[in-house]
Formats: sequence, C-alpha cells, structure tokens
Amino acid sequence: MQSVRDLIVLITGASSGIGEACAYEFAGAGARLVLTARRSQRLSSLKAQLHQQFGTEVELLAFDVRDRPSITAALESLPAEWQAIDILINNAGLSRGLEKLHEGDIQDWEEMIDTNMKGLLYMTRAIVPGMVERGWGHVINIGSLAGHETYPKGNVYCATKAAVRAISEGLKQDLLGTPVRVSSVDPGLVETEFSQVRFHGDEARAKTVYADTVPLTAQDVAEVVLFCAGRPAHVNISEVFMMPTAQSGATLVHRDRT
Ligand code: NDP
Ligand code: 8X3
Repeated sequence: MQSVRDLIVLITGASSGIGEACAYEFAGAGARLVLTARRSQRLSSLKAQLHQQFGTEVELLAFDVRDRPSITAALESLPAEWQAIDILINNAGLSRGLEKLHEGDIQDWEEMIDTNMKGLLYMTRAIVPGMVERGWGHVINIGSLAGHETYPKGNVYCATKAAVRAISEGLKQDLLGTPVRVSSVDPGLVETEFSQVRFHGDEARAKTVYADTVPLTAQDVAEVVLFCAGRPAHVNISEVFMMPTAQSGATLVHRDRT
C-alpha cells in the first residue's frame, strides 16, 4: 500500500456516517485532515477524538456545499501549509423523501440536486485545478447503487447519483494525461443517518430500512475509500460497486424474519 501518511485529505460531510468513518480511517493511516460539514459542533468533537486517538492534525471548515461563495471563503481561510489538498473525498450528500415523481416535494428535489450534484461540482472545481498544477492528486466521489439502478420512488435521488457517476467518468476523461486520479465508491445499503435524513427525522421509519438484515457499516465503505487512496500512483481504481452480502439490487434485500 502506498502511504497516505502526512497527505492532506479533505472530506466533505465528515460530521456523520461515511464521512466520519473516512476521517477515522485516514487518521489511523497518518493523514492530515480537513474536515467539513455544516454542523461545526460535531466537527469539533471529532477533531478532539482524532487528536486524542491518533494525534491527527485537523483543520475544520464549516460550510454548506450548496453555497459556492462560502466554499471559496472557507478554502481561502486555510493556512498556507494546508492549501495543497492531496485527496478530495466528495462525500456530502443526502436523500430527501421517497415519493412518486408526480407527487414529489419540489423543495426536496432542490436540496438533493443542489447538494449531491452542484455541491460536488463546486468542490471539484475549486480543488482540482491545484491538483493539476501540482501534478498530483486524487478525487474520490461517493456515488451509490442508486446511480446504477433507479428504484421506485427513488427518482430524483437516483438521478443525482447517476449524475455523480457521469461526473466521475467525465472528470477522469478530462484529467487523462495528468497524474490526477478519480475514483468512485458506490455502496448499497449503509446504516448511517441517511434514512433519518431521507424521512425528515422519522427514526422509526428509518429503522425499517435496515430491519432484519445486515447492512454495510460506514467503516466498511471507509476502508474501501482508503484502499483506493493507497494504490500506487500508476493505479487508479475507477469504480467500486459494493453491497451488503444480503443485498443483490436496490429492491432485492434479504430480510431474515424466521
Ligand atoms: P449521513 O446523513 O450520515 O451523512 C451525510 C453527511 O453529509 C453529513 O456529514 C452531513 O453534514 C453532510 N451534508 C449533507 N448536506 C450537506 C450540505 N448541504 N453541506 C455540507 N454537508 C452536507 O449519510 P451517509 O454517511 O450515509 O451519506 C454520505 C454519502 O454517502 C452521501 O453522498 C450518500 O448519498 C452516500 N450514500 C449513502 C448510502 C447509505 O445507504 N447510507 C449508500 C450509498 C451512498 P451536515 O448535516 O453536518 O452538514
Ligand atoms: C443510498 C443507497 O439504495 O438507499 O444511496 O438509495 S439507496
């Protein structure tokens, strides 16, 4: 494995779930971390934990990925020695609602499109030019099974993740001839706060998504993200499509109710 020790890794959506698990994985491997999300309290506690457990150097940036001027200001506020981001993990994202398209809540659509597509694009546009200039870098996008397969009532969320897949492919094409790598890690069911957010805080409904089955953990995904980052410079893991053993498609989940 190529070491990520002392590399600067920026993770969006580090306040929870897969992003937080990535923070632990990369901290354990000796990386320096720029952790971002909106909930700054959570980021502060995570920073303290990582410092205590691994002695990790951490910078925190609280911003909304939908807000392009805030992204610019936050990145500019990084100390000079933190400006050269080596690895960008575009993880911030969400689903809102599970409705038939013709009955869907348009505000939910706006939030998903603005976060999952536009937010990821803004981060990429802000950080990748520096990687190209320095001749070194890696973008790792968190896509989804939902980008490979549309499921009933998943319409707009699935569309945003299909867009992430297209963006990863397009970025890889446009960076051909540079040493900058692009990977997409596309999981199926992962038990995080994802379903609570999807159902606007309805915890009981969120629990039913993972009931009687064994979903992936955020750590399972984070380990794969670290694996992608740890390949030698001439190896690019383009796409990892991963699911729980108990899942074989968006609507095919084995639930043990015996
Ligand atoms: P969580 O809800 O646990 O985490 C989502 C993270 O995204 C939080 O840290 C949240 O931080 C951040 N985020 C959301 N909106 C914004 C925003 N506007 N600006 C900045 N940060 C934002 O869910 P997951 O960990 O499961 O989700 C992470 C990624 O994984 C998402 O892209 C999701 O689509 C994808 N995914 C999830 C799967 C699953 O089954 N859980 C499966 C496949 C992919 P804060 O609220 O503090 O801003
Ligand atoms: C999250 C996975 O299948 O719940 O992206 O949409 S799924």
